Amino acid sequence: MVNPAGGTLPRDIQNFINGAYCPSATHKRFESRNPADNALSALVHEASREDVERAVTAAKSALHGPWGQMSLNERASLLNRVADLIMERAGDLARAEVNDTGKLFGPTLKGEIPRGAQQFSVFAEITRTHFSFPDIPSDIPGGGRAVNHPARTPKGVIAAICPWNLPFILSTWKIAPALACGNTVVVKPSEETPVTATLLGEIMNEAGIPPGVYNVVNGFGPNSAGEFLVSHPDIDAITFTGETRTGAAIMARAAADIKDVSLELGGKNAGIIFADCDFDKAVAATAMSVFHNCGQVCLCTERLYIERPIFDKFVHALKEKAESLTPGDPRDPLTTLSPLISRDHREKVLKYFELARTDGATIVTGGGVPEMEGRLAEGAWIQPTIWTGLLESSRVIKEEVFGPVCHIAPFDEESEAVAMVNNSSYGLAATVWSGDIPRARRVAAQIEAGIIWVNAWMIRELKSPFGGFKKSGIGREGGEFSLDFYTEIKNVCILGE
Ligand code: NAD
Ligand code: 6OD
Repeated sequence: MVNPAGGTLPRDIQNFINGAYCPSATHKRFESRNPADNALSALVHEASREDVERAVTAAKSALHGPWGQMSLNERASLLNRVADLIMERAGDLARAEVNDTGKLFGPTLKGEIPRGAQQFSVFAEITRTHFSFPDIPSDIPGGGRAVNHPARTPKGVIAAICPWNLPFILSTWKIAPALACGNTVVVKPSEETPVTATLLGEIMNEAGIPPGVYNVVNGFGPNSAGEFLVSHPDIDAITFTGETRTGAAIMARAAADIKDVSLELGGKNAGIIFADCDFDKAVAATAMSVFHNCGQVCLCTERLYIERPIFDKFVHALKEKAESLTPGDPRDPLTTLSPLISRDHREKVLKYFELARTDGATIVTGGGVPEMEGRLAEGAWIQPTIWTGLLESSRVIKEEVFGPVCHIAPFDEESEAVAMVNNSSYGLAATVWSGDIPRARRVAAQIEAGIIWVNAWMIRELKSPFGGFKKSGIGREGGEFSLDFYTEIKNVCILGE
């Protein structure tokens, strides 16, 4: 039994460069606060341009040191060791993650941390099995016979810029494939959630990953560590997860140096629920998809389209689920609703609450800030909120809120529901609920999104492709789909006898 309040969390979060923790060259530090009660949890060293320079230089030279000479088996063994050590330190990592984000302790310890560990073992195996290719003989016009040797090689130094909503798991999505493919990385965690990526440095050292292979620079985006990293000439590729607007800025900066980018961006995910669905399952899973992690998962549903015969019943059932959620100390196993990431983010969400009112929404439940007691009164709490009655043109329907909210609208025809789902500039995820599987498949085939769940939500095999259509991103992460971004393919053609 892991004690959610046990251990000692670091209060001084330094950068991790060339295998060692080091303070900011400028001694500038910023505050990190626990969103559940707004208590100061750590002071974080903001990486200066000089610190980023040292991190990138360390990563570049590590490419050609022992890391670059290792056999695939040796590299895979080290990554499996990282996975084992993450599991040994799961309690520390979960406590750090809960402190940084306000996430519920139980699901973090049992779900997100082990899933992060698994990334390292999955990619250890994938690269072990994908890095050799059979020779492909080919005939050359005019005589001779050539043998082509296509080979994947590491891309180089990867900048991994991460968001705050699932800090550990989403950083491992980038770190594990980058290292498995033989690259070195410089990670820039979100300024809101610096601790787990920083703790991972200890694990990398203990596992025997050579110095310089894994580096962490803390700080913000513009005119800080994020921008310094993206614009550094020795960064070979940038993998970014975060808001679409930030992704566009990073892509524009990367274009100047023709750097490759992988972008996992925002969404406005929708669900279509047909009257012939398994009603109770659809309600339970949809409630999870709207309210899990306080609606701060890129895959959360914010738009629901319900077939008219079950519209009223569904709205009522989802309202009951929303009202049964209990906000409280994230470490308490009875708590079922976590806070938003920060009071600043709550201001943004509350603006959408106001906009929904102005646009004439019916507020089915929520719409405000819950009353919390004691120290929790200072936290970034918000009520789970359901709206109906908005026009499809409302900004609340068009823009990502990233909170525990959804709008529910009725539909009559399948084609009408598909058109409303696709009438979005985003295309990350969608759900379809129906007892008629041929219909569900037909609908899924028409939806413009990277992931479509039928009668499910959030079940994801780590080796499956993950990414978005339209403004939800560029590229795919997950399993062997990650290899195209984290490697260059070169072909050596040998003309023989
Ligand atoms: P954000 O874009 O504000 O920040 C993400 C990261 O980018 C942070 O580390 C930040 O410091 C850095 N950054 C900001 N400006 C930068 C710049 N100019 N140059 C370099 N780095 C810069 O996103 P967020 O608020 O941390 O995360 C929430 C957003 O992430 C939501 O929109 C959500 O949908 C999206 N998200 C998408 C996915 C996905 O897989 N598609 C997954 C999780 C979150
Ligand atoms: O597949 C997962 O484990 C997962 N949690 C994906 C979430 C992605 C975006 O926030």
